[in-house]
Amino acid sequence: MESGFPRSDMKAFREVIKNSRHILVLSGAGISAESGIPTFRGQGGFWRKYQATDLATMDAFERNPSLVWEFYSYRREVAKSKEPNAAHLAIAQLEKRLEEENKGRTVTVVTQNIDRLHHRAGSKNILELHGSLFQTRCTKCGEIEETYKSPICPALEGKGAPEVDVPDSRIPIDSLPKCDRCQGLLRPHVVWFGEDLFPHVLTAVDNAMEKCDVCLVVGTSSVVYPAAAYAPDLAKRGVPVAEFNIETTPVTGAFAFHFCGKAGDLLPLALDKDDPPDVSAS
Ligand code: BV8
Ligand code: ZN
Repeated sequence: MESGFPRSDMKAFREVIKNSRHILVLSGAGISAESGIPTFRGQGGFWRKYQATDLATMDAFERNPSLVWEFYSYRREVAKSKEPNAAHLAIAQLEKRLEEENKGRTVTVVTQNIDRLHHRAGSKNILELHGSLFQTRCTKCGEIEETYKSPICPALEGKGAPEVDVPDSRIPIDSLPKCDRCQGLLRPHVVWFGEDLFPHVLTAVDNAMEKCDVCLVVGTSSVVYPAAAYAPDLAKRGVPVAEFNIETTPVTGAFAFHFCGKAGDLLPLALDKDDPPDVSAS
């Protein structure tokens, strides 16, 4: 990579994409911001008086499963009420186009998001690093279920309001989501802080990392590990990495490209089939 700051030459980046075979997209909360889903940092990061890092832990769930379920029930309803945006769609359309070309070129999405907007945009090849809002895991028998029920159980009806002064509903544990098989307490099938990522996902990510010859890292502050290490690792191996973000991040300097702006504006410019009219530097 040339010395100095990453390039923001969209024409050059589109050339890299055209000559690539296996495209890896690493996404974070910022790709869903324009869909109306709050990110973790900045204003949107709060629910009531909590940060996500206060509630996205096994410790919080053991201490107060009702509060943690209110938090996730709220986020399920928010995610269901929103739509994928132009960034999700540009990635899904690229995947479809390469599939139709039938030359063995691939797109793999590795997302930190649990909102499933990439799925709803039409992407097929998706790895959910941190699980999904729409899967539960039984704390007793380990059964993993997919559920889009709204609300996930009667006791959570009308619960989960995000305002700071809303009291904790203290739902009795017996009224929280239960396993159909063993009546055990269900938890969201997401990776909480301090928890290991799912081995089968990590293996699939390693394979995608091995294979890829270009990487886009979109809408992530790159502070949570191990997710934050993937793009810098690729850059170290000489894979061209392009960061798409409304700000720079602690890892921006490691990348070949940095495009400053909203993902919904930039991803179509980078990935759409036809060159945008003015492919000058963004
Ligand atoms: C683990 C699921 C092994 C749940 C999530 C000290 C140093 C280093 C690491 C650690 C440490 N202490 C602990 C750790 C490990 C810890 C960690 O990294 N902590 C951080 C806080 C330092 N990691 C873990 O615990 C991981 N497990 O390491 O296992 C282990 C085992 C036992 C003991 C220790 C270690 C598990 C981490 C997974 C946690 N689960 N999510 C849920 O969602 O509820 S993390 C969650 O937060 C997200 O999934 C995501 O990963 C992260 C938020 O990051 P982003 O997605 O980047 O979102 P953010 O809001 O931060 O940024 C948005 C970005 O978008 C910004 O840059 C913004 O500028 C940009 N943006 C905004 N709008 C737009 C935009 N860009 C473009 N367009 C726009 N419109
Ligand atoms: Zn069970």
